Amino acid sequence: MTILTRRKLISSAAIGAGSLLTGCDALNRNPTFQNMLASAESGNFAVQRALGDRMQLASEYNIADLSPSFRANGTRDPGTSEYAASAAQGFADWQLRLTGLFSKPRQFSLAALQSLPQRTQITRHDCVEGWSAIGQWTGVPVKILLDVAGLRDSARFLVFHCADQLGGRPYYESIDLLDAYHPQTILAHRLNGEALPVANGAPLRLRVERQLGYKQAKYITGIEAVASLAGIGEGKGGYWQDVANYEWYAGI
Ligand SMILES: Nc1nc2c(c(=O)[nH]1)N[C@H]1C(S)=C(S)[C@@H](COP(=O)(O)O)O[C@H]1N2
Ligand SMILES: [Mo]
Repeated sequence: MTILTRRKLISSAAIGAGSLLTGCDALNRNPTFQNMLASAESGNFAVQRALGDRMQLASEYNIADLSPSFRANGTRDPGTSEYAASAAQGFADWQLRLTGLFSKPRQFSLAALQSLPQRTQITRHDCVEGWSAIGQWTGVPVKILLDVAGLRDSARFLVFHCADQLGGRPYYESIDLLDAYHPQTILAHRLNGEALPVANGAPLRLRVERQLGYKQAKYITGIEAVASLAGIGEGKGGYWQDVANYEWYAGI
């Protein structure tokens, strides 16, 4: 359990803190969470504290801290005719498909996503290649989508499918339910107060603020709720995990 080695110990009181309570139903059915609670009850408070740490908020910054420009990395344009056609009409035809373990699987247009509650946050993006940038992201909390589509009890992970390919393979990423219900985990459609640029993942990209840059999937076409990552890609939970053995949990 890498989080145990990475995480400083904090007060276990943080587990019940603030808005995180709203995700507790789903967390209670998460096996990781249940195992952690079982361990905590049997006296392993380090496990419980590590869990609390994963639920903390990432630092948020001020407008004055914004990077002059937000650098782009990886795919800067998916480059397909389908994507170009959608971009040409301001992504009015873009559909986000929620598939897999949902009781009410459905799709959302960009306009439908924008009519849901939104969150804006200024955070620092850290890429493993050694650069960082601070940007202001606006989007819909992933939790809202899970509630609307009825995430099933059997779901353990969310897989984010993307419109681009690198070296002939589709880019994808995945997160567990702790991150899915984290209040700063959003599907962003705006960067620094403007529509998300193509280079940064238009029209939709994931922000999962406690993790490194490669987890921040761009050009998202679908969210698939699954019980296991085994059948997705090569089974390691993401493009860079499959291709170069990057860690699945890229905590910062
Ligand atoms: N679909 C997709 N998402 C992606 C990538 C990519 O190539 N394709 N690159 C990742 C990496 S390594 C980083 S650092 C960030 C870069 O986001 P940015 O282009 O907005 O800086 O996107 C991540 N998400
Ligand atoms: Mo990156």
